[in-house]
Amino acid sequence: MSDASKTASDHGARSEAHKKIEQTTINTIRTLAMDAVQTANSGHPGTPMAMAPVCYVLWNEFLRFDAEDPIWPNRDRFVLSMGHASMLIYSLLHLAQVKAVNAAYEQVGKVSVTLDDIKTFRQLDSRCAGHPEYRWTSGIETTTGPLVQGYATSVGMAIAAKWMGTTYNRPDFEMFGHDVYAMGGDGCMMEGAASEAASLAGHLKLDNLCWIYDNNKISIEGHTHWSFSEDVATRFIAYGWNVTRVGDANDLDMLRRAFKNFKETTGRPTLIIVDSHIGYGSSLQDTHTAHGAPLGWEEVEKTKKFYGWPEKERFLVPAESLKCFADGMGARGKKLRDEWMAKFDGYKAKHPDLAEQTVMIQKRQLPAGWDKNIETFPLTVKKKDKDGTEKEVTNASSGRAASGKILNQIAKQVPWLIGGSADLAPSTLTRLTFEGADDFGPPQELFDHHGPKTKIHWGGRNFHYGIRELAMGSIINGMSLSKVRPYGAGFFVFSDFSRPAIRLAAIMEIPVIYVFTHDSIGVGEDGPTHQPIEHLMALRAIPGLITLRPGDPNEVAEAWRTVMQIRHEPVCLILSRQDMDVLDRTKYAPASGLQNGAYVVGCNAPDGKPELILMATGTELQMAVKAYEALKADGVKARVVSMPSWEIFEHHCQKHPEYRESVLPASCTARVSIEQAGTFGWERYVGTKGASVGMSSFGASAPLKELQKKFGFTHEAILAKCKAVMAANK
Ligand SMILES: Cc1ncc(C[n+]2csc(CCOP(=O)(O)OP(=O)(O)O)c2C)c(N)n1
Ligand SMILES: [Mg+2]
Repeated sequence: MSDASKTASDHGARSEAHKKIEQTTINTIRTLAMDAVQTANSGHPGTPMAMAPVCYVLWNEFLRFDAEDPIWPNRDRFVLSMGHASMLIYSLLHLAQVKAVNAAYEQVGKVSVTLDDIKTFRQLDSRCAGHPEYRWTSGIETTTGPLVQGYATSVGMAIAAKWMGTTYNRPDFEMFGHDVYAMGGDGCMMEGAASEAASLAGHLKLDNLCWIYDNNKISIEGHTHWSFSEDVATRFIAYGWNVTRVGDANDLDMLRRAFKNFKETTGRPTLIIVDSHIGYGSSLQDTHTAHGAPLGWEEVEKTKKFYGWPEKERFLVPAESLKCFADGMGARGKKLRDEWMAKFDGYKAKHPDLAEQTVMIQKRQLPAGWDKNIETFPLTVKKKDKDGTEKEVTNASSGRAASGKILNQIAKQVPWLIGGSADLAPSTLTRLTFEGADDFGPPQELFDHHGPKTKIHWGGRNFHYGIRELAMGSIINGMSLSKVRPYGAGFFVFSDFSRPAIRLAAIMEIPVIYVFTHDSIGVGEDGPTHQPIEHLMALRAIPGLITLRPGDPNEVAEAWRTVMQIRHEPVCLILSRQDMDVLDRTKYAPASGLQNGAYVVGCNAPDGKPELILMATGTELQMAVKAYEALKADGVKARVVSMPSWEIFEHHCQKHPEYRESVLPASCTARVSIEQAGTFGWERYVGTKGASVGMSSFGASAPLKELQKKFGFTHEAILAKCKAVMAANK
């Protein structure tokens, strides 16, 4: 547990006058939420009202957050997993007068959430969007709304805090050691990702993590007795958590004790179960109606009366509430940040390299020389025959093996490139194997009964997410929001399990990296459950997500080079299990063409007017090249285009419209795509007169060669398709 700053709770009993100010401040949070929801005539008022005292105590007395600098790297994080209660966090951001920063990390000289934003809750351009949105509203640490995503993401933030602390703290310079708080409700507890994330957090002994659970026994359909009766406390004790309970959300002293208990607990994350009653003051028992919808101004006024609030006043923010937050959270946060900045000056002087790294991390920059080790795969290698004679053979490598090499070459130069797999590192080949890479986890003796002999500590760079692809996705989101560069790996077919987190990464514009291997029916014998069909198209459908499916080992190297330079988009690197030959780049265009998303690999049409264009991604590039050579030998003016990333190609063409024509001339309508996956979407490039060689069903369990025969991926079948398309376009 990181050092606790003095909290108000250490200062003894509060005066009656102060208690009154506290109540006024809490009621300001509540009434702002009520007025905003009622004005918008949409949103959830009940939960912000019930949780206002909990957030008051947490924010004003515990949270180490400087309102003047919401991106101070060592701030405590607060995550509202129950994003439907967004007015809670907007009220808090306003009361704390948290300042806004822009995309260039600059202060813009205004508060993040103005009263006007609150008055225009849920309207276009208001900073108070329906659900909290990272990037759009300063002070929002992660986008939430899909229940539980905040909880799961907070585990990644806690991991990053541990990792940053161990990696960058030095004697007398404890630069990183913040806590992470996440608040959720029944919905967050019911979702499966909570189990995955809590299980891992308990296993990792993340004692810098505190979940608050609003145990109001209400969700949309009414009382949770319809669907949720498990014993949450026992469940979390079984996960290895410290579990504590506050019997009444309005009991500020019990809340203080619970947060103090969290700060004093080591070796375990903490769950604080808070019993609360959702609803309006005058109708606290009427839980059924108070959940989802605004109740009308009449009810709002009755409730204000119940709180002793001026009934007719709307959006009232008493000066004493602002002062209460300024004196509490404001003063504490400023002092902590000022001290940290002063300490950072000393750190810079004593450990300039480390200090520089922490600055680069915050700005998502890459260190000089980050790509200097990236290898070029030679066309041929020497191999020994059975009888021992050495022979020069064509070099080949699977996508995953090439990727594993390149990843290690880059990671050596980029200390904060860290990650792991959902229990598949021996298959995804994502392990960092160089000296000092080590493994992430609570420091412990060498663990060597199954698996690599290694050092395990909080600064280890190899992560073990376990078989938890969904939590892995949210966790790498949390790590990325803490600015380290994380990757998560697994079989491509199971990208479905990570999809909710991938979508959020795209919405948040954060550069998480997925390494998905076993990328097509090419996995062969494992059969249809393990053969991705619709996954490429499903990912290509997510706005802002980059997919990259390189087609030879040197394209894999170029793919990693491209991925590392991406700062605002998540990326899925999609790699084969089976070997791909190294393409002869003296004959074909250089692999650096990948940087434009798609490029002409070979063309037999000196006039730039091919009779046929072949397009392919991944391992199928090899088939396309082979078909191209055969057509060429037949005298056809053919062209072969590698298209590893549709998204990068489209971005590039937007900036350079002539590039599209140079790769895919409109005059050539005879076009064939080859991809061992569903064809849905390829119409975009092959047009109405072209054709796609692809899958229209699930795969089957058989050796790859047989599958290729069955599903039409043989050289002969591809050539026949090409000829048919050319004939139809004559
Ligand atoms: C993954 C997901 N499923 C469904 C919803 C729709 N939804 C919003 S709030 C809610 C009920 C949440 O209940 P609870 O977490 O107990 O919050 P409370 O009603 O107590 O505020 C539902 C189902 C959602 N936001 N996310
Ligand atoms: Mg509930």
